Amino acid sequence: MKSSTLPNAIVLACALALSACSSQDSATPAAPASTAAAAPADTGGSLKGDFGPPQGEPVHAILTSPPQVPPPTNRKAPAKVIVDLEVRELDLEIAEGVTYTFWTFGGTVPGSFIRVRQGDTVEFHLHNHPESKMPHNIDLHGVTGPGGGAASSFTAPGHSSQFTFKALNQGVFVYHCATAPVGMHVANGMYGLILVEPPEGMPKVDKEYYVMQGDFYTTTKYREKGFAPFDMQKAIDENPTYVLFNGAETALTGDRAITASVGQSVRLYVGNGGPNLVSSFHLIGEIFDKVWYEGGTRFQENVQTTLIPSGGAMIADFHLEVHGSYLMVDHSIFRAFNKGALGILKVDGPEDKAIYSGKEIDSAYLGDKAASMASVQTAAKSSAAGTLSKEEQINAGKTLFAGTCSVCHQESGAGLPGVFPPLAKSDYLATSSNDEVIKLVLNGLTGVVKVNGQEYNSVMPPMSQLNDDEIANILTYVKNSWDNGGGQVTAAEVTAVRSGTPRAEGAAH
Ligand code: HEC
Ligand SMILES: [Cu+2]
Repeated sequence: MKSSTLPNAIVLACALALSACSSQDSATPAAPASTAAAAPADTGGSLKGDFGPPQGEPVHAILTSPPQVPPPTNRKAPAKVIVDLEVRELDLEIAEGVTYTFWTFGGTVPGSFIRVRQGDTVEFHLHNHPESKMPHNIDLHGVTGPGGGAASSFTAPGHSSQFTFKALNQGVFVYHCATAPVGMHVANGMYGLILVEPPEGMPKVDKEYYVMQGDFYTTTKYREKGFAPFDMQKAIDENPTYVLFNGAETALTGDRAITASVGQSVRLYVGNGGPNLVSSFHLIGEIFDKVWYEGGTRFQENVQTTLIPSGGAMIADFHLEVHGSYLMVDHSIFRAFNKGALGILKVDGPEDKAIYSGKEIDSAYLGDKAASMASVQTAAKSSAAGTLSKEEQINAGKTLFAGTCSVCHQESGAGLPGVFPPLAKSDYLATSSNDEVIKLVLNGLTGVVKVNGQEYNSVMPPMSQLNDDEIANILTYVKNSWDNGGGQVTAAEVTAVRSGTPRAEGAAH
């Protein structure tokens, strides 16, 4: 990750000759944000951001849906900026085959990205769609004034409200609904980001993306198909069912992954809506050249993992040297692999073996995200329609096996001698009932087992995070592969075994 050395040079110059960097007239733009800024004493506090009354014709803010970021304002003077944001309550997919009633700013979770310039006067219009069932409002952390706009923006269904504020402080700020019960409105996805650019704009990069983490609480289990209602008690207990980037498990994976090319510089604006969890944000295989931690004016350099508090945000810049897939995760890592906090940055371009040898690590980390999920979707649809065929199960099972079971038993089913027993032509498998094999997948297996004359004394971890359809499809695939003699396992069989297995509280997925 090579970063431009120019800003460092400026910081250094400022440190050596502080007076030269802090002699700005408060009516002119303050020292650039990217240079770690002048000391508060010379700036008049947040009034440094008051560059006088708006100039020129009012402009309408360009709002973008995640993961897109509006273009730089490219303005050199304060303007009057009109923001129109509409609240919609929508049933959207939170995970494959799972719907949830989200309350949204602009129809998406997180809400539309708003971009203004420090010193702008923002005329904010909040509209609440007539089909909404709830009143809503907005508290923007970038607003100077009681409630951040909340008190002035309480809006009943089918109504609009308006308030105006001057964006005095630069930085990237969270906005959220603050209507009671506040926690529930936030838990349902009512948050987003507003960027208040420094007067000179942000340093130029090739790509900018918008990502926001949130935790979600449902009465149903993780990935349990169908409609997932909100669970107030789990929210109070801070025990989320899902932890997600951009409001859905699939928001930043597969063909919805964000993209860039080798040689490009990328900036992520990352917020955390909460309502409860603090994020340990990490991009596997990259090092952030700069992190404007907490969304503020100063940056830290060469960062691996950065904390984003609930109701906070940060900006991260990095440069791409090596092609491949990079996973963004909450490094509280069970959230990534068992609650959905995982997104992908796909980087195309030539290899650079001097920097990275090129051995593919993707599937080990990606698990079921690595393979195309098309066959799994087909099977899920058929299963819901009651028309699931054995062929569809096998196809879906093959995809799910890759990156789940194949990590140990290998893609070929051959296992690893002395460590992982083979599934190919396994006599253990052939002589076990469906129920026995299902139980083994759900609960794991330890102790001595004999497979094809070889003894193994190792540990297979419980795979209970897989849902009933997934286990049925994987086992049907295994039974019909590598001369294993065929057979079929149904989701109903898995359901029966799972419900008949006593589990520790919270152990079931
Ligand atoms: C982390 C490694 C690991 C993963 C992942 C894993 N297994 Fe295993 N599996 C093992 C080990 C180790 C054993 C032998 C356990 C022992 O020695 O007691 C085993 C045993 C088995 C057996 C019985 C022995 C045989 O070879 O027939 C079956 C069947 C099986 N696994 C199926 C699966 C399926 C299906 C999946 C995916 C859902 C899976 N395993 C995932 C490590 C793993
Ligand atoms: Cu609300």
